[in-house]
Amino acid sequence: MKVSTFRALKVKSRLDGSNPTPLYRQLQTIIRQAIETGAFKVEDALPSERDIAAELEVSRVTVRKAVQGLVRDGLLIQKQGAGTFVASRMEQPLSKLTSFTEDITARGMEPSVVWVERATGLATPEEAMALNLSPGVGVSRLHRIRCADGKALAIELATVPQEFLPDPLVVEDSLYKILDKSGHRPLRALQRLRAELLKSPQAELLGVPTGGPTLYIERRSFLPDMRPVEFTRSHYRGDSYDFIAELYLDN
Ligand code: 16G
Repeated sequence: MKVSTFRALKVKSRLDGSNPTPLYRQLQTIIRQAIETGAFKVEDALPSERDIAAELEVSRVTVRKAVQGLVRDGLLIQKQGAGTFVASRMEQPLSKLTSFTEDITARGMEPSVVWVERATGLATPEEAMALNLSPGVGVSRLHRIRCADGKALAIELATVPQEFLPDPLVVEDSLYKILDKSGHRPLRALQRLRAELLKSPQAELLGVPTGGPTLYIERRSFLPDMRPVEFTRSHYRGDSYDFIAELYLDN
């Protein structure tokens, strides 16, 4: 796609600096509509950030923020060294890759964390396999109870290669916030879910009786260049959490 596509869609005149909605959000809406209506075609390459900024007479930061948000939502993908492309349908996530903090805040509740442990160590064989690391590589582990409005909902053990999180102590509330800051926020994830009965240490940490139902979830998440950035094993209280997946007919 050439920058003239932006001209044809009159993007510049549709951006309104006096509107309280930030320019990057306005730009996101326009790009989103262009993808939905097919004006931007699947697998089309976006012009460079500099060219878009010059065409629209906005800052490069505005363009970058707009693009990064759409990458996070799965509408655009960034390929290292090649540029930014309109994602094909297959690469669109079924649901959003959000963090616990974002999920709980979006429900109007207050997220909080009770730390069990934050430490570094050497990758176990299971972690090495999940994260595609050589055995014995350094990892940061975050073991915590995740709460909403003070009520324990889940226990999580997140393992992140030290390459992306050298010091686990910098994570105070949100892991994804810290990964975002260092440019390592995951773009896609694979999740495996199964029902289990709560065993003793997890049941005690969640404050529920041993043998109660739990949803066990493993998440492996990846950077845009496909390197695994996170392996998280969680036990959610079976009586307090619903996972909802949006499904599409494959045509
Ligand atoms: C969610 C993720 C977990 C991720 C965490 C980050 C599931 C099953 N798990 O709990 O993999 O590490 O969010 O949340 O959704 P944070 O940024 O609030 O720490």
